[in-house]
Amino acid sequence: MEKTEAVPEKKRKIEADNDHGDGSPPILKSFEGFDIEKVIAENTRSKTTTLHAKLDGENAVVLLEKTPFDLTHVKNYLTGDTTLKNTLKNDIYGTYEAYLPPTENAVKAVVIHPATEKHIQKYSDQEMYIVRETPELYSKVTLPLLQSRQFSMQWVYNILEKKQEADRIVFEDADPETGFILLPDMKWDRKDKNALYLVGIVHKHGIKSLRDLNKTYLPLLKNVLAKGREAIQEKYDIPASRLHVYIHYQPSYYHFHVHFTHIKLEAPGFGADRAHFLTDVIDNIELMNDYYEKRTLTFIVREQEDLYIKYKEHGYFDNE
Ligand code: G7M
Repeated sequence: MEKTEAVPEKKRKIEADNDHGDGSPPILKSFEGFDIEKVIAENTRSKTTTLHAKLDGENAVVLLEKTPFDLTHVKNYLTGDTTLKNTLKNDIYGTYEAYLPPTENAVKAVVIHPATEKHIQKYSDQEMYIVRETPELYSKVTLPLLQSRQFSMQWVYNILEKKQEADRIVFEDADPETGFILLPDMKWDRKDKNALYLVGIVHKHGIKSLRDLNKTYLPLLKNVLAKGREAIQEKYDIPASRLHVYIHYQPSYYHFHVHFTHIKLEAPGFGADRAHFLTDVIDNIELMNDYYEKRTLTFIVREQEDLYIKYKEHGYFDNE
């Protein structure tokens, strides 16, 4: 691949056979060559940190997350391969820093490279504000912004066209009107079933968000709910009663998709300020066709987002 040839050999280790032939960056073998610019977010509770870095002169966003213990591996923990450094000893009580073997110590890393300024913003810690979006505000502020926006959805089209992640597909219904592809969300390491996180991406184009939903889409919504649940039951043995199935408003990507998460997972974006249960959405539309066109919808904006900036320019926060 041209891009790798231009980079000095020692700069980073790259798998030899990882040229996807689509111009996308190669798979990394290490973080050699990365220069940290800034820690842009951190969360001690979720044990994550997000770094803005540079690689080959281009921006990168690197999310690191400590992973839960894999209980099928506990036998590898209490062995001579784990070294201990004593930090306290009192009678029968001892505390240690334990250094597990490297294979048991994986940290999950998500790398976005090359990253745009928008990616850096999206993953940075920021102040948040609540917006109550009336239908009027939607058409005056939100919709014009969505229509002018150039946030790439290439990753979504790559999945729908089976150019990427095809080997991870859990289920597909290929119907162009009611079909979808169900696959693991990028945030899930696919190991811990209690942290299961899948997304169902619909084949149909043109549904931007919850706001666009009405009776026309009931067959699609019901199909995604029923077949998504069924596929998860079959593959992971998790029943519908242990699953959260919901839609984000606002979403990050305006091609319609549904989140499926294990009930035990405290997923980011599962709060009342963002998640709408798909079952409730279906009920609401059945009661009233234009429910989501007429309703005031609440969501959170972060201060560097263009949506926040547009609402601020519109004077929405003026009376605070
Ligand atoms: O907030 P919104 O409803 O738009 O959520 C989009 C979801 O897509 C998030 O949960 C992301 O983690 C997930 N996601 C984003 N990207 C770029 C990818 C990707 O490339 N592959 C997969 N499998 N999931 C992604």
